[in-house]
Formats: sequence, C-alpha cells, structure tokens
Amino acid sequence: MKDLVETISIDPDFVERCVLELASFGAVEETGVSRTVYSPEWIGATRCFGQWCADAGLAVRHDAVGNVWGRLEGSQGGKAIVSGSHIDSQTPGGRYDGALGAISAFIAIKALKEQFGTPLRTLEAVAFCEEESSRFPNANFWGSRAISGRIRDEDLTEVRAFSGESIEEAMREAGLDPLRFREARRDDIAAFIELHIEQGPILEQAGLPVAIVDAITGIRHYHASVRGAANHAGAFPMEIRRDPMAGFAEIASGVIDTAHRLGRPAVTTVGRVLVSPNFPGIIPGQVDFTVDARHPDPVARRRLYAMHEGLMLEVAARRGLDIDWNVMIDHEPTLSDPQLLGHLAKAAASQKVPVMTMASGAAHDAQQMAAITKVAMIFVRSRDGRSHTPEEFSSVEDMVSGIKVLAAALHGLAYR
Ligand code: HGY
Ligand code: MN
Ligand code: MN
Repeated sequence: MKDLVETISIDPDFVERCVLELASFGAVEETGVSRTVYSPEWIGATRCFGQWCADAGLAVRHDAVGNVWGRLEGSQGGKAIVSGSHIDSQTPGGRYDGALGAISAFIAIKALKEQFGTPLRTLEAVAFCEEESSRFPNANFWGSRAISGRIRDEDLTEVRAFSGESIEEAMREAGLDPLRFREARRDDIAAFIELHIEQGPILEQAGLPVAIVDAITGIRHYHASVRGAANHAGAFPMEIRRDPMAGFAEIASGVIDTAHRLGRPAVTTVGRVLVSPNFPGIIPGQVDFTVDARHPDPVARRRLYAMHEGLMLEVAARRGLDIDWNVMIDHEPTLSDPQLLGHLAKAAASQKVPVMTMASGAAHDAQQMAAITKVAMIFVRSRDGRSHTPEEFSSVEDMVSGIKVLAAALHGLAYR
C-alpha cells in the first residue's frame, strides 16, 4: 500500500459548529435530538447538509428517496469513493448517532479539496435519509436500501409508521415522488467508508479514541402479540386466568436471560411494550412487544433466534395464550473488506491515531452498502458508552482523530 499523506488539518471548531448546527434540527431537552425521516426537522437537516456541501463547492444532489449527496468530481472519472451515514435519529436520540458520520464525510472531503485540490477519482459525502426505523418500524435502512436497489414496490404501502401512515404518504408530504424510488439506485461506487460513534463502552475501556470495525452484527426485530382474556382484576381467580401479561413477563425475562447465558457478543433487548386495554383494574387482553436480538456470527445468530422463538411458543402454550409475531428487521452480519481494513489501519498510522479493531454491536448502513460495494467502518469513542439517548457525547478531540483517519483513507483511495 503506497505511503499515505501525513498532515491533513481538520479544524476542531468547525467540527463542533457542524455538530451543533445539525443538532438544532429536532433539538429536544438539553442535548437530545428527535428527527425522524420526512419530518419537518428532517427536511431542515437535509437542506442544511446540502447547503454545507454547496458552500464547499461540491455538486449537491437530493436523490429520489431523500438521500443528500455532495460530490467532488475526480479528474479521471470512474466509480466514486463514498463516505457518510444517516441523518435521521431515534426519538429521542443524541447529537452524534449517524449525524457525525455524515458530517465527517463532508468535512473530510472539504478538507481534501482545500488542501489537495481535485482528486483523480470522485469523492462523495452522503447523508442517508433513514436508518433508525424510529418512525417506520420496518423502514429498514430506507436510504441505503434504495441505493443498493433493495426496495420493493410493495414497500411503499407496506412500510407503515407507528402512527399508521405509509412511507409513500410521508414521502409525498415531504415533496418527493415515491414512485421514483428506483432512481436512487447506484452501481458506480468503488468503496464505502462509514464513520460512526461506537455507541458502547469498549473504546473508553481501552482508553482509545478510534476503532476500525471488522464486522457488523446480525440483527432481528420481532414485533410480537400475546393474547388472553381480559377480565376483572379482583373477581377472577388466578388459577383460571389467561393473562397475557404473565406470559409477556416470563417471555421478556426469558429472552433476556438467554442472551445473558450465551454471553458476549449475543444481546437481546425488549424495548417496547403496549398493553391493552392498559388499566389497573383489568387483566390485560393483549400485550404487544418487541424483541431486538443480535449476534455477529451467522450460525450463533440463528441459534439465538431459535431459542427465543421456542421460548415464546412454549410459554404461550403452557399458559393457554395465543401468540404470533412479525419479523420487521432481519439482516445478516457483515464483514468489512479486508483490503479496506488494511488501508484504514495505514491511514490511522499516518495520522498517528492509536486504534483498535472491533466488531460493531449496532447495525449500520454499511451493511446495506455491502450489497453493492466493499465497505469498512471507523468508530469514534462514546463517553460512558452512551447512545440512543440525549446523553450521547463524543469529544471534539476524538471526532477530529476519527475524521483525520477518514480523510487520510479517502486521500489514499482518491488522490493516489
Ligand atoms: O439499532 C441499531 O443498531 C441502529 O443504531 N439503528
Ligand atoms: Mn446509527
Ligand atoms: Mn442508532
């Protein structure tokens, strides 16, 4: 691998200004963000990102599903080297999840343009429109799925918000023509690098600012309903109840305990519960809940899911309850491209940034992009390992370190 550029200067104040400006779209509480895809806040953030890119002299394109691209044309043409992440957030989420990756791609390419001029190969920064499934539980990486050509016609009506509207309706309200989603497809991307906050405690425990990611976890979301018989909370004897809350409680603790017993890197989370009719004096009739189960190993992941499904069926049968579920998110684990990994390690060394290599417990757009190009990721340390909360924080020093590694890697891919 040719020697990489040594000095790339990144302005910490500019990094901080970009983080704060983007976080102003959908700001909640002190440091939180709530910015779901196609919402007014999301529209504001996409316009802001597009304006940044335009002001930096990049060619700006808002594609058919709302991804925002900033392109620095290479003198030799050919396939593009792309970097970016998502611009939507959890509700509430933090200022850095996704946003930092889009910001870092923009800042890195702006710095390379200013410090090294026109590249040989084209560079693009992208802000993906949707990754979190925080408005549409089965949107499933809508932006990067559109780019990788994995959206189906029926998704336009089958992808529905927690509040019921279809993604097709939401796209129209945001001024997009949903029937043109295929125009977002790309087949001219030579490599994709995503910078993202780690969202866990590993880097902090290792005392390092940055990591190179060699694998991204497999993920499955179950949206389950367990049903029994609503009855009087006082007059109906315990031994003849068909109480879905009792079934849910056993299932929730059971799936969590299963992941605990299997040990790292298996994880399982029950993050959402809806009780009906949800009153103190009524034995519930139905309990809807989610199970988020993940494992980076393809075989172990299937075993984890089989254990969860077996438990749900056994508990429901034993308690005389009905149970069914939909799988709303289901993605295989993804390995980073070995050559890109080596390149990132060299880039970190050239910038004198100490790094470690680790797997990602979070899912990322890079998993979708892996369907059409080679991918790798860079992680930036999360304070206290916090994420998917307004408490999310990464220091400017760590962000600058991550952006320097990204910029050096992009320089090596596009200027040499
Ligand atoms: O949950 C995830 O892994 C991602 O942050 N949406
Ligand atoms: Mn994310
Ligand atoms: Mn997230």
